[in-house]
Parts: sequence; structure tokens; C-alpha cells
Amino acid sequence: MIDRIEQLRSEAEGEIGAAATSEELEQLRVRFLGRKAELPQLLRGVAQLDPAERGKVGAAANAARQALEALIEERTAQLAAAELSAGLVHDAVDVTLPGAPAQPLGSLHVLTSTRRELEDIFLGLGFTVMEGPEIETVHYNFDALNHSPTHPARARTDTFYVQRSGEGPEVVLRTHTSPMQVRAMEAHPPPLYVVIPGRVYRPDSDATHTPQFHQIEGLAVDEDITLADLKGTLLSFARAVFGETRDVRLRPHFFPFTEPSVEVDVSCFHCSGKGFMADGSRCPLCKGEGWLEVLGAGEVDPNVFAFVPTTAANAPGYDPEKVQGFAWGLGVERIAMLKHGVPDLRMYFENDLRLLGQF
Ligand code: 2U9
Repeated sequence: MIDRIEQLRSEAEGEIGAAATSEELEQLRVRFLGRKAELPQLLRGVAQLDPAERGKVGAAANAARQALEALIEERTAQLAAAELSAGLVHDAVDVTLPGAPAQPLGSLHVLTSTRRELEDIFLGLGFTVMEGPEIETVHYNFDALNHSPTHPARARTDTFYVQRSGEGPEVVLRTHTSPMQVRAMEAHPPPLYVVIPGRVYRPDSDATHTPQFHQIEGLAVDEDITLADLKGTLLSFARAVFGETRDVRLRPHFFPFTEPSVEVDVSCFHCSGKGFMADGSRCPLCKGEGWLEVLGAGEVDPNVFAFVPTTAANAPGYDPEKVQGFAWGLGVERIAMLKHGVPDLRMYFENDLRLLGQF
């Protein structure tokens, strides 16, 4: 019986050593160590053997079983490692390959490409681009920007309020990116040249207003800043966007944060500022005016500087007796509308590929 055990053991050892796959190995385990296999059967019969033989046979069978179990475990680990490496090579995916079938490349949304184009122009003029929070306190959105307590923009119908006073500070969806200019002044001493692009929110919806739109506002603070610096900066901007032969004109206006405040027109690029076309008809873009309104601007109201607290970062602060500034604000949707002839602002947000695919 011991001979048979040794025979089984060496036969199994040979086959296990030669097994080429885990599947084959599993078949061998069932064949040699499974419930119906000869060696376990032998082990189960040991109790019925002659007491003289029982010890030796039992020991040999047990030793054979343990040796085969250990060998199978070792070989299982070897084969699993080999199969894993082979699998990794075989299943490797080159994620840099184009899809099959190749998918058409998308394009930037026209508002994104317009915003980037405008940012680049101001970067070229020496401004830094900064971004800020879209959820703002009333302090930064209105108070610090010199809005009187009764300013109509504060009305519940003109601003999205997110938190009433009483539950902490009063919080709104920012109605302009100007709060970030205040934050920029709190964090950096003058001279300061920043542009702030971003989403802003107002409860309006028609062909020329959407409840969410994009602004780019700018702020320059330095010593000896005049309205001429503002006009020169915005003239460079207008020429970069609408063509090198454009001109700008400033018309008086009112904004709470600037004094004087102006609306800025650029000479019409469709009729070269004439107001009529070569055939004598009225220019359809500027409606015969020769000018297109593109943005608002002004010299920063000294009150706005006085609202900026002196902090360690901006020490010695923004002294209205020492620094002046100019600021402007524009709507990205309006600039893109003029440049590309988009008739209705809401079209930017409908996600119709017939519109988006044109840019
Ligand atoms: C600070 C000081 C002054 C930002 C300015 C405008 C004029 C303006 C509107 C145009 C159309 C926004 O997109 S729009 O609705 N903006 O006309 N914005 S001056 O003046 C500032 C901002 C921050 C500290």
C-alpha cells in the first residue's frame, strides 16, 4: 500500500510540475486530492487497516497529501503570476489612440473662446486675470461698491438672494464681478491692474438678457491715473476686438462705483462708422447711428477706495488722496453677439449644435 502511495505521489508531482494553466492545475487537484480521488480514499480506509500497518500507511498517505497540497499551492501562485503578466500585455489599451470610429472633435463654446480672446487682449496690456466667488455677501456685492441703501439693484426682484440677514450675513448670487475687485484690493497693495472674468446672475430673461451671463470687469489703480488712461486702454481693446480702424467715444452715465461714469461706444465695424451702407441704405447693425454701445466704465469713486480696509496684505491701504483708478465692465455675450451677429442671447444656452457648431 505504501508503494501505491509513493507511486501516486510521484505521478501527481510530475503532472503538477508540468501543468501549464491554472485550469489544468485545478483538474489535477480534483484528480489527486478530490473527494473521490484514490489518495484521500486510502486515508479514509486507514482506520480499517491492521494495527501494525495503520501507523506507517497513515503517515505515508498524510505526508503525500500534504506534499501535494503544498506543491499545488506553490504552482498555483506561479501560474497566476504568469497569467497576470501575460494578461496585462495582452489586454493593454493605448488610451492615446483615436476612437474607432474616429469621433469628430468638439469645439470651445463661443462664449469661452470670446472670453479667452478678451482676456488675452488685457493680458497683453499688462493686466492680471483673477477669478472670484459667484456667491457673495451683500457687503462685497453692494455696500463696498458704494451702492446707496435704497439702490434699485438691491431689490428682491433685481437680485437673487440666497440667504436673508438674520441667518448670518446677507448672501446673494453676485450681480457683477466687481466684488472680486474689492477682494483684490484687500489682498494686494497698489499699483493694481486686474481683469475679472466670470458668471454673474440677475433675474432677467429676454432677447438681450439671460438670468446668468458672463462679465469681464477691469480695474487699474495707480498714482496719477486719469480719464485719458481709461480711454487709451479701451481704445486699444476696441481695436483689438473690432478692427484697427475703430474709434471710441465716451458718453456720460451713472454707476454707483465710478465718478465720472461713462458708456463707451465703438465706431460701427459694419459701416465703418458711417451709419449707412455703400448702396445708401441704413446700416442694419448700428441702425444708422455709426456707433455701437459696448461697455460701461469710469474713474473709481474715491468712496470705493475708502471702503477698502487696510490689511497686512495691502498696507498702507488704498488712500483716496494718493491713488486714482479706472474701471470698466462688459458683457461677454454682448461682445460675441455683435461680432458674430447672434440675434438672441438665449441661443447661447440652448445647446443647439446648429448654432454651436458654427464656431
Ligand atoms: C470697483 C470699482 C469700479 C466696474 C464697472 C461698469 C462700469 C459697467 C456693466 C456693463 C454691462 C456690466 O455687463 S454689464 O451688465 N458694467 O458698465 N462696470 S464701471 O467698476 C468698478 C468695479 C469694481 C472696485
